[in-house]
Order: sequence, then structure tokens, then C-alpha cells
Amino acid sequence: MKALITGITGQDGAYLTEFLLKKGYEVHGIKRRASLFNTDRIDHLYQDPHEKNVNLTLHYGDLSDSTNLIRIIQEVQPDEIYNLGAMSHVQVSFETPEYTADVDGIGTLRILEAVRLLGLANKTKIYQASTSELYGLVQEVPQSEKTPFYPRSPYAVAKMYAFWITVNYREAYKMFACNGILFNHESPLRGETFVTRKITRGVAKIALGLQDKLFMGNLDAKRDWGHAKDYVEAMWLMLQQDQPQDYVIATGITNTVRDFISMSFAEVGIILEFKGTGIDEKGIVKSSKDPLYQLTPGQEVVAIDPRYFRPTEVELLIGDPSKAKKQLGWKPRYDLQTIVKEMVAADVELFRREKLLKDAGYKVLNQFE
Ligand code: NDP
Ligand code: GDR
Repeated sequence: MKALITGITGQDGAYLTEFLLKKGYEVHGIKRRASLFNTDRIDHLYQDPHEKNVNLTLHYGDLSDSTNLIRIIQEVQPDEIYNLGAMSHVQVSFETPEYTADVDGIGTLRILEAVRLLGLANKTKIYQASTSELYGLVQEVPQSEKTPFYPRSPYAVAKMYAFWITVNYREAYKMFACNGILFNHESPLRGETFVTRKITRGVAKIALGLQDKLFMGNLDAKRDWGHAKDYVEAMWLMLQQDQPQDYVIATGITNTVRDFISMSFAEVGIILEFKGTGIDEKGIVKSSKDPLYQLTPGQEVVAIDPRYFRPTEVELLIGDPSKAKKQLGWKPRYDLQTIVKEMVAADVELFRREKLLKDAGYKVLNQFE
């Protein structure tokens, strides 16, 4: 089996590649040209193209370039396409709305149309990375495949176009195309500016004395957080069914950003209390019990910076994954406590190395005198 993954260099792309290689797939991925290496997350899976039996191949490309997509799909003739590529940051989409619409919305159309034009409609199955952001302003909880959409950002509106164009190509051309409506999923590979990773990196740096404080936005937002490893399996399962359908993938449990912060600090033995409200809310150290990561009680480690507030916010996400459980036989293996533990441990390890180098007098590389 041959799979083509857009967004292979992202969090989900990396886990999905590993998952598909283990299943014996030949995996092709589209990566963007960048001025610095951008394949960190998949470097451990990379194979020298000069070797025999290479089963991971990267192609330069971009979702804004139809001719490039058509050529790659024609060359690869994939059995499955996973369209994970996207400008995936909700807050950034308010600053780059047109680009986001082009890549996240029209980019999906470009993939579908390429498959149709190349006469692959009966061969190539397509997974579209849809999102719980479609639910936006709360219409009902928990959110299921039947819940009406109310997108609240340029990102979500672009993904809503992508959702419906996928449904339309499925109905119009009988293509095997599915939307996975995935709720937030995290891991140590999560991009550094998404809230969970920002927190676990901040906690590690604060615990190691490399940073004083975390500046956060809306602490009341509630998210249904799962693990990316569980969620890429669901993507694959959707394409192994007899009929193409759309599925909600979620844990069914929701927590606030504040909860995530407290759980992360607790991993390094620091118990926080929150004082004040609104932009004056602060996270203060109540006690610190790990001898390795001693902070002074009363120290302020979390503060609010209104720069991180969004023009329109999604306040509450909680998914109902019953359909996926019943029809795909899918269920999440990780709970939030385990996710937090894994992410904090990975970031502590990362910054312990940085601290060692700093303490030994090494400078940061690439810094000009
Ligand atoms: P990431 O932001 O980690 O990865 C996005 C990927 O898309 C990267 O490989 C990125 O390349 C690539 N990309 C960005 N712009 C383009 C472009 N113009 N052309 C081609 N590729 C591009 O996202 P995740 O892995 O977390 O998410 C995967 C998909 O799932 C995304 O579509 C996201 O919107 C969606 N999603 C994610 C959820 C989550 O909680 N993680 C939940 C629901 C949906 P580069 O590395 O060069 O930046
Ligand atoms: P989200 O994820 O917008 O849900 O989109 P993100 O982690 O960015 O935000 C979650 C919630 O946390 C609040 N928040 C902050 N967010 C960030 N990034 N930084 C902060 O400092 C901060 N403080 C509070 C946000 O306001 C928000 O309510 C993610 C992406 O992966 C999308 O691509 C995907 O579609 C959805 O999840 C499901």
C-alpha cells in the first residue's frame, strides 16, 4: 500500500508516518522548502534515497500549488492520501486569513480535484484533517457528528469549506473521502506555540531556573485533549471501512487551560494556587516539594497577557466519540494525566540539556558576535 501525506513534517504527520511504516506501507510525504531544516520530527524515520528498498520518500511541494500537487499524485499513484497540511494555528489565522483560506480551504479542493482529474477517483482514498474548531460557538454538548457548526476564526471557516468540499466530492464523484473531526490532540511533538506545549515548555524552564514566568491568554477555555498517537490510528481506521464517512474523534472529557497548567506544575512537585480574576489573575507557588525543582512559595509563575486573547474565542469543546467507538472499534488509550506526564518529562529532558550546556559556558549556536 502507498500513502501520500501532506503535512508530514507536523505533529500528526510524524506519528502517522511511523504508524504506516510499521504497517508495511510505502510512505510519501510533501514537505515545504524552508531556509532551515524542517524535518526534525521525522528525521529518525528518514532513509537515504541511495539505499535499496526505501519506503519513505519526501517531495517538495505546497498546498497552494496545484500543478505541484497534480505532478506528485500522478507520480506516486497513492492508495491513500492523508491531507494533514495546514496553517493550523487558530490565533495566527486572524493575522493571515487569506493565506489560511487558500491553504486550509482551497488546498483541500486542489487535492480532491487532482485525484479526480488524474482518474484516481476509484482508487485513491482521502482523509481530510477536519477539526472540532468547526463547532466554535457552543450549540450543544457533547459535540457529535450531528451538532451544527458555528466556526469562530478564519482557520475554522477555511476548515469548514474543506469539510463540505470533501463531502461534496464524495457525493458527486463517489470518491472515498472522509472527514475526521478531531478534537485537540497533543504530544511531546506538539508545536511550541499551542497552549499545552507552551505550558509544558514553560514549566520545564521555570523549574530549571531558565525562565521566571509564563504569560498566558484565556485560562477559562475548556478543551477535550487526547494524544496524537491515538488519533492517527483513527485516521487510518476511517480509510479501512467499507463506506466513507465522517467521524468525531475525542476523549469525551474536558478540562480548562488552568487545569492543564496546575497538572503540569504538579509533575515537577510544584503546587499552584490561582489568585485574582480576569487580566489580574495570577498563578502563585503554594508549595514546592521536589528537592530538584525548588521554587519559593509566593513566587508568581503565571500571569495574563491580553495579547493572547483571541478576537472570537471557542470556550468549550467536549466531543462525543460514540460513533467512532462503535463503527471503528477505536478508543483512546491515553488519559490527560499520562499526556501531561509525558510532555513535561520530555521538556524537562530537553531543557536540562540546554541548562547543562549553558552552565558549562557554551553559547547558543548560530548567534553572531
Ligand atoms: P502542525 O501545525 O504540527 O503541522 C502542519 C503541517 O502542515 C506541517 O507539516 C506544515 O509544514 C504543513 N503545512 C503548512 N502549510 C503548508 C502549505 N502551504 N503546504 C503544505 N504543507 C503545509 O499540525 P498538526 O500535525 O497538529 O495537525 C495536522 C492537521 O490536523 C492540520 O490540518 C490541523 O489543522 C488538523 N487538526 C489538528 C488538531 C490538533 O489538535 N493537532 C485537531 C484537529 C485538526 P511545516 O512543518 O513546513 O510548517
Ligand atoms: P486551539 O489550540 O485553538 O484549540 O486549536 P491552542 O492550543 O492554540 O489553544 C487552546 C485554548 O487555549 C487558550 N489559550 C492559549 N492558547 C495559546 N496558543 N497560547 C496561549 O498563551 C493561550 N492561553 C490560553 C486559547 O485561547 C484556546 O482557547 C488547536 C489546533 O491544533 C487546531 O489546528 C485544531 O484544529 C484544534 O486544536 C482542534
